[in-house]
Amino acid sequence: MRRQKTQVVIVGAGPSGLLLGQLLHKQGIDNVIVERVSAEYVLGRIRAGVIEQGFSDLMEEAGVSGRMKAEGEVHHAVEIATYGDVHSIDLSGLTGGKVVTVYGQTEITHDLMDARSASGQQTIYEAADVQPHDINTDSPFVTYTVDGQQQVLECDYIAGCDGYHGICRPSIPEGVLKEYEKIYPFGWLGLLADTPPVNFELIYIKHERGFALCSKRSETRSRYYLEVPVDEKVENWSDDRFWEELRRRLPADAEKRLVTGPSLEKSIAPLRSFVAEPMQYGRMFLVGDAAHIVPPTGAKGLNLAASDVSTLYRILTKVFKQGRTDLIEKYSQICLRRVWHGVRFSWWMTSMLHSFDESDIEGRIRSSELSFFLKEEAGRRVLAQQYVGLPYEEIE
Ligand code: RFL
Ligand code: PHB
Repeated sequence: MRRQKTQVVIVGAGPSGLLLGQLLHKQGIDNVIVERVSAEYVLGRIRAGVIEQGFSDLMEEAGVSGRMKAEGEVHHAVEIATYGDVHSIDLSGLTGGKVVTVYGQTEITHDLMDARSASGQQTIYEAADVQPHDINTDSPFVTYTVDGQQQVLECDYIAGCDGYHGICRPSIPEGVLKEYEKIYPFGWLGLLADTPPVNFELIYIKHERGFALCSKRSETRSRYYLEVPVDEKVENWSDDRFWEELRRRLPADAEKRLVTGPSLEKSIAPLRSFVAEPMQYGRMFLVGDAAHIVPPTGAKGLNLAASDVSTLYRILTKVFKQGRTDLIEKYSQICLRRVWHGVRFSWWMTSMLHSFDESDIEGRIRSSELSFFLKEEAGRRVLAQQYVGLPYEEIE
């Protein structure tokens, strides 16, 4: 058995874990990342595409924003189409100049992996049986197995950046966490293709056949999503069927511009809202998807993960440099205030744009609410303010 000591063990090398590792490293705080799968596997997950200003500022602080600035697309507006009518939300005009950047999670992960290699900090990929221990004591540790050999990582703190299906949240004793969950009756079927996108801006589409989203990764790579029933199987969707269904849901102008092509990736994601409270127990912190999940309709999942990372890195910096251990128990409340706003906004966008029954009174009320938010400037302002992302809280 090999024993090793570090200041912070980070479980999970997704965007949360890698970004936290980089920010801590820049502060001279030693950390080791343990990841269950390979680096290639992590890079193969096609997920988020919309980055809030706060997140891009944090990437800059971490010294990893060069390629994002050069290759990411700055978006000043977003479009929402309801039954064929297209409404443009002027994000920067309504928020005093704030914007979002369209830059794929895969690219962010790539940039963070490069920075990690350059930093010389250790990342252990394909670590089996990762397990945190003694998290409620002054000497926590993490065990894992590589090549059949058990290894021990002793540390001061553990950051659970291991996503919704990770091991950190279930390692907290029963009765400590309160979990809130809502499962939606539909999923998103996503398709990535090397075809020019139908539109410069993203278009969120409410349609009688179901929601659709036109997104992109660049001027030559499109990312589209279709609402499908929650039990739908990706095998039932040939590329032709996907394009045909998308075509039917697109507003007329966009439909004329649609260019189809072979898919590079196709997958179905279920939609869920989930929050575990508190996000800290003893010397372990839950970060990003390990603590909360939102449906992708508001583009908030990765952005909430980034604000957790920002809070934790600032707290740990003060803990290690100024002995401010009083801040440890503040982590959860600071994060959760912003998380719940994101959960509410994502739920709201999902409820407004997906196929719930429109024929009963609640359906009619939802349609009226959406039309208010799209047609009135006050409504568009509230939407824009949340889409670009609420500010991060200062740590005093
Ligand atoms: P991740 O990315 O799930 O990474 C967790 C990592 O932990 C590893 N792991 C373990 N490692 C060691 N031991 C164990 N026992 C482990 N168990 C798990 C995993 O292998 C993995 O590498 O979580 P993280 O870092 O918190 O990042 C969260 C984001 O990935 C997620 O919130 C976003 O992708 C959500 N999301 C979006 N967010 C946005 O902000 N904007 C968007 O436009 C957006 N679009 C999306 C999305 C998510 C989607 N899907 C598929 C759920 C679109 C989609 C379709
Ligand atoms: C994406 O490009 O993958 C994307 C964009 C916006 C969302 C969700 C996903 O709301």
